[in-house]
Amino acid sequence: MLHIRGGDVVTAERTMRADVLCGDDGRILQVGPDLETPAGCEVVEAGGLLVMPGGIDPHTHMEMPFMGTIATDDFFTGTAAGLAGGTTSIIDFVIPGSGRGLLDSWKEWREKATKAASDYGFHVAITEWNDQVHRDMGTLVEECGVNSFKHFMAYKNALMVEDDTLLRSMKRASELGAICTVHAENGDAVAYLQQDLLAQGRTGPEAHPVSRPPEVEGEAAQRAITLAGLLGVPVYIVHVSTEQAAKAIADARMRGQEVYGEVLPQHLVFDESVYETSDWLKAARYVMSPPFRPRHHQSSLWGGLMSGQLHTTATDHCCFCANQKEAGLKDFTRIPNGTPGIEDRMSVLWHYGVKKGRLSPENFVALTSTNTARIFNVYPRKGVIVPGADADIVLWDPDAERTISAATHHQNVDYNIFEGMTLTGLAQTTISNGKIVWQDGDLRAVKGAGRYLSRSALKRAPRKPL
Ligand code: DUC
Ligand code: ZN
Ligand code: ZN
Ligand code: ZN
Repeated sequence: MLHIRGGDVVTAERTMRADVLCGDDGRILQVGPDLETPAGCEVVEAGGLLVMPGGIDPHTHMEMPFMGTIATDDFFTGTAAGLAGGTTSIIDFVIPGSGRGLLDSWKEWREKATKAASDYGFHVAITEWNDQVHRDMGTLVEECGVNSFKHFMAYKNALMVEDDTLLRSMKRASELGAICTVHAENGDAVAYLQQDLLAQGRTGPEAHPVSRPPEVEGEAAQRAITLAGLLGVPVYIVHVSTEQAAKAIADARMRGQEVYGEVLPQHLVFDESVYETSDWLKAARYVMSPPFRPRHHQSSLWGGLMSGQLHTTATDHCCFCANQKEAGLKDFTRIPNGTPGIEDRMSVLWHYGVKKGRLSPENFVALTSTNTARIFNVYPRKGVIVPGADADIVLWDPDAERTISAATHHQNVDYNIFEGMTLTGLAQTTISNGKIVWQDGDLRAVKGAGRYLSRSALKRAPRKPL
């Protein structure tokens, strides 16, 4: 048993001085002021700290095969790094290989993830349409604890789906009580612009953002929302990085549509200037999709998070080391797309969100944990501190400073895109399933301690836009 004593418990709704008692079954037993310490119970002093639900990162890619290589953080190293940053659950992605069925792929990912140190669930990517996919979606929802599917509107000739597949999948998901998520970029436009740039001899990483301009994201986000509106089904847009996509989401919500938007801390703090360097590797590290944008887009992302029109923060955590990025030395379209971030998401959001006066601590909890738990139907098991919930808790020091560096991070990648950034606010202690797994810089992550998060269907009434 664990007695967290004297802290301020923060939920998405309110903050109150309270103790938290965690049981040996890994769940919260009691929350209230001045609780008695049961005999033999370990005590953690939380005076001056905020006691918050552990972070949930709804968008990671551990050991993902992608663009001819494999992301370097595996389910153990990646989730361990998450714990060091206060994140106690992830939702990763099953990406079916060509010709492999959804169920076999899901089983393969389950196997890979048995080494995870924190709890984990899966979205399953739909990359084609046929009767087997229709059936497998049913099995995944009804028997495998999957309640969300992913669609790439980009990555032509690889993961990209046409609108026809997207519509069929959205319809099927809604019959099943699952939700569709989309990577919104117009893949045909990206492929065209990439070829055009290469033909002009523009082969360096500075051409990457030019090949994926903001309009390409705005158009795809609007299209996904329009298609979902035709069917009256909910849709979740991952890594919203532009004013255009943020506005499309807000406008649809004003028409009564159920649309959600996710934001990455990377897009909140970096702009397109990261590509403007003659240091090839430095620029290549920031090659991810969608790319970093002209700075004014950040106001729309912050505005969306502050107003509640954008809902979650994630990282798209996808690590490629320098030697992997070098596959694109002569051709920017071959640089593996991805940036690391799971360890730093919460600190970046605290520093630039709460410390800078944009968000309240309650908003912070909503955006790092509660909203994700609600949208993907693991609330109130996750995302809140109440009796019966999983004892996934972070003791947050709101005033402590930390300078980010690859020399000290726990992610299995040879750089950190936030290198040298000094941030206020850090996870002093992280508790996963009732056990202390990170305290004052000491990481005690246990390989295989993470459990599969089975997420059940959430039937929503069809709702056409007004
Ligand atoms: N974008 C990335 O940068 N990496 C992984 C997949 C994606 O959509
Ligand atoms: Zn059907
Ligand atoms: Zn994506
Ligand atoms: Zn992704």
